[in-house]
Amino acid sequence: AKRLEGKTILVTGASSGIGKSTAKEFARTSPKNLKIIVTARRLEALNQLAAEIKEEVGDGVKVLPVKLDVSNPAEIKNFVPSLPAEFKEIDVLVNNAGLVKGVAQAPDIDAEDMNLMFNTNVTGLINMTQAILPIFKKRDEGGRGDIINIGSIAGREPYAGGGIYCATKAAVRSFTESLRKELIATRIRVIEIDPGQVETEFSVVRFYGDKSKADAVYKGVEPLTGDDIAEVVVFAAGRRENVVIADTLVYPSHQAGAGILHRKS
Ligand code: NDP
Ligand code: 8X3
Repeated sequence: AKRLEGKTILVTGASSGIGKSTAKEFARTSPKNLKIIVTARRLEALNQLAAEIKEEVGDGVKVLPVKLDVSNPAEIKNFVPSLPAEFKEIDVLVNNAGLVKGVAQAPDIDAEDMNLMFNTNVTGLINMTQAILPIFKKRDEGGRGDIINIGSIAGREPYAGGGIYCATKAAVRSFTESLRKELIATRIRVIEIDPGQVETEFSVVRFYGDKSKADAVYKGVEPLTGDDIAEVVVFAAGRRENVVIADTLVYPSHQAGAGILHRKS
């Protein structure tokens, strides 16, 4: 907790799931002196999150909700310049915003879904990184700060019906590794955390709001929760500066690959 004290954390996709849990876990871990910028498209949910954090830990954590669509380059460009001065010195960027749409296979993949996944999961993550890196690079020793990218088992093991989503997460993995190599002479830590199955709004979004299809994904299994991944994110950010938790794959007990799940019948 001491190592996080005084830091400014930025979490994208904080209105739900892993991102929401991550903001809360940072607040719990360092409740005395922390700033958290929470972003997503749904501002109302972010305001609610800010209220929940205040209720849980009090005023030691300052939360700034900002409406930000990472798939929109113009919004990202505007993001840092419009931050209040006290939130500008970002120390940790958690690139979490992301989504999957559908289970279509080629040649039936919807062009809009495809563009949305790439623009959010890949271009959005890269644009966020490019927006924040200059802040990190101004610091001594070539720069300091943490970039924590949420990848997926899907980026390591592509599966049928996930052609686009898996490709976006493979792209995240590739970009992350290039970045770590590019920043080797600095104190900027480049961290990837790849969750297996986590029960969030992920599947509801995948099935265009069809809750019963989403529930079927988790039937007979015990998925991870957003909090489980949040703990790993905060652990990585809280290590001694010279320790880089570069790459982590996190499964629930009964998972051993993308879609490789032992189901209780
Ligand atoms: P949720 O659907 O619960 O949360 C996704 C978050 O991303 C929401 O806060 C959503 O906010 C935000 N988001 C989506 N599109 C945009 C956008 N264009 N701009 C800004 N924010 C956006 O799912 P998860 O918590 O599960 O997903 C978080 C990350 O974890 C994703 O990158 C996902 O790929 C990854 N992941 C998830 C796994 C799982 O099994 N659930 C497994 C492995 C990885 P809003 O709609 O308000 O914009
Ligand atoms: C989510 C994991 O395997 O359901 O990133 O696509 S999977």
